[in-house]
Amino acid sequence: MALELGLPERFNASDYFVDRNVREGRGGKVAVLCEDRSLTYEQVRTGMNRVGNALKSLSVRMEDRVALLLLDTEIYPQAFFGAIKIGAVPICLNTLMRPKDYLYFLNDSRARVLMIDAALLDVLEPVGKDLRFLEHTIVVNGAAPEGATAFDRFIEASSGELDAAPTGPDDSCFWLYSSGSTGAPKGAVHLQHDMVYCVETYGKQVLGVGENDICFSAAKLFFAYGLGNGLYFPFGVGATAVYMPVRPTAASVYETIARHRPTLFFGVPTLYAAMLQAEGSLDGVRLCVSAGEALPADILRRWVQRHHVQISDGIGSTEIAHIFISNSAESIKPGSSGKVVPGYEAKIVDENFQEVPEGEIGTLLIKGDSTCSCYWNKHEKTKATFLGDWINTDDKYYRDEEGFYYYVGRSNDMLKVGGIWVSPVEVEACLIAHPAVFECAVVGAIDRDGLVKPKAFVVLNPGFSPDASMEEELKSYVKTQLAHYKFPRWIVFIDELPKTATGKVKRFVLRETGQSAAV
Ligand code: 3UK
Repeated sequence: MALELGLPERFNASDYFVDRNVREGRGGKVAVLCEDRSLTYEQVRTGMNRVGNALKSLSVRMEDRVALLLLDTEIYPQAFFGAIKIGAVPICLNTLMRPKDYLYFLNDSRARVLMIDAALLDVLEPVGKDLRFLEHTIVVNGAAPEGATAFDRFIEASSGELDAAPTGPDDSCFWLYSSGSTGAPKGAVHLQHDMVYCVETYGKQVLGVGENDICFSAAKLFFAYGLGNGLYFPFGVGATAVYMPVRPTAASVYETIARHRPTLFFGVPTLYAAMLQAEGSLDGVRLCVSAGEALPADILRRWVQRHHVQISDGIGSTEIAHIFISNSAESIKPGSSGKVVPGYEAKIVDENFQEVPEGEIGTLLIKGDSTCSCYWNKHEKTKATFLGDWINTDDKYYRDEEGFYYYVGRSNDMLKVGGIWVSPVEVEACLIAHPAVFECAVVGAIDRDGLVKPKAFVVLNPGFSPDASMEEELKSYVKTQLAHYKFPRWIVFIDELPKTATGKVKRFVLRETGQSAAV
């Protein structure tokens, strides 16, 4: 059933997630641990206010967008809530993308200000001259190049006191971009009340997150998943968040766990598989969470056997902000996504939107008040996805007699790789641009951990040989053109692609061949 939040008419999320902690006596409590640094709630509040005042001094107004291209450090909550406090709208950008992706995000959103980590400046440089709306670049954690301002200078003259803008629960609050199989990524416009809804439902009722928790998310803050895990769940209850700016490898994650001793750990299936191959312990962790793609039952079994801590798998989406169907510490069915989270409703329907009987596969629709209001400037896609109270997840599911939901695939060709979307169409378009490639098709194949990775079937042009060096060359080529995680892990050279009479590639034939990595 829906949950009444009872928020006041005038409401700003920065007050709920930051100021309230100070007001309720947690000002001296550690809000963020990052490497050897720590920040109290009072320090986050002051930092947030200074960012807000500094943005105002650039004449940033309510509804203006502020793009954040930041690594996970203690600056993140200050930048995010600083923008929200003045009614501006932060956009959390994925830090793993390529220059042309940033060109799109910044022009599509018309962000006037970009806050960027110094370590990421290089990836923006090639497109700097094509940015049509960006006016100010603030560089965090390092020196600013010409034309940009260093973060310390930016906030230097700003006061640490600031009143929140007169927003309400239904004002825009933040955006996250989500990619689809074709067409450009879509900006999901989230409202001021959405994060509160997630805290009150999944956060409190499934995770049981409380003041004494220490939350560590290996999934970064720019993912909807990481943003809840590492920012608004801990801040929503006055707990502590652990941030790790480096890439999440088994080694860096085990090391961070040993150093900061989190009680809740959040990862994706690929990471759990890698952590099973490495040395390390989980002392202090009371529950692990997995999302982004289905957690294979075998990974869960091996994890519990070794670490004696459960992994609670749950499905969430960028559009719904966080997890809406989930297992929990008390109730886990391996291989299932769990039960509907209190506060959400689920319906499995056929192509006419009629509910299918229990046990039958259909499309999953979800109702719940953390769903974004629309896709920015994408009217047709908005209408196709948001159906009144319900949202179409485009996921295929069935439900068993105990109310557990089982993921069986997508209704489109999109792949989840390491918890992140990969469009086979985008990888194909990249490969086809290589001079050796005549035709190609990309599908998902299962690796030895039971996880999906992209696999390419390639027909070469005459004069090119289908050997190991060509395979390497094509893989490296994709890595230089697209975000690294999108490259095909296997390449199979074939004489021709299987096609229908009308010339469409028969993906299901390739998928069948593609199920095993051994092909
Ligand atoms: C798939 C899963 C099976 C599913 C996300 C937790 O992944 C998140 O958001 P995205 O927008 O992708 C959403 C889609 O990913 N998926 C996610 N989790 C699972 N499939 N089992 C799972 N446990 O196709 C879904 O529609 O990137 C995850 C919290 C917030 C999120 N945004």
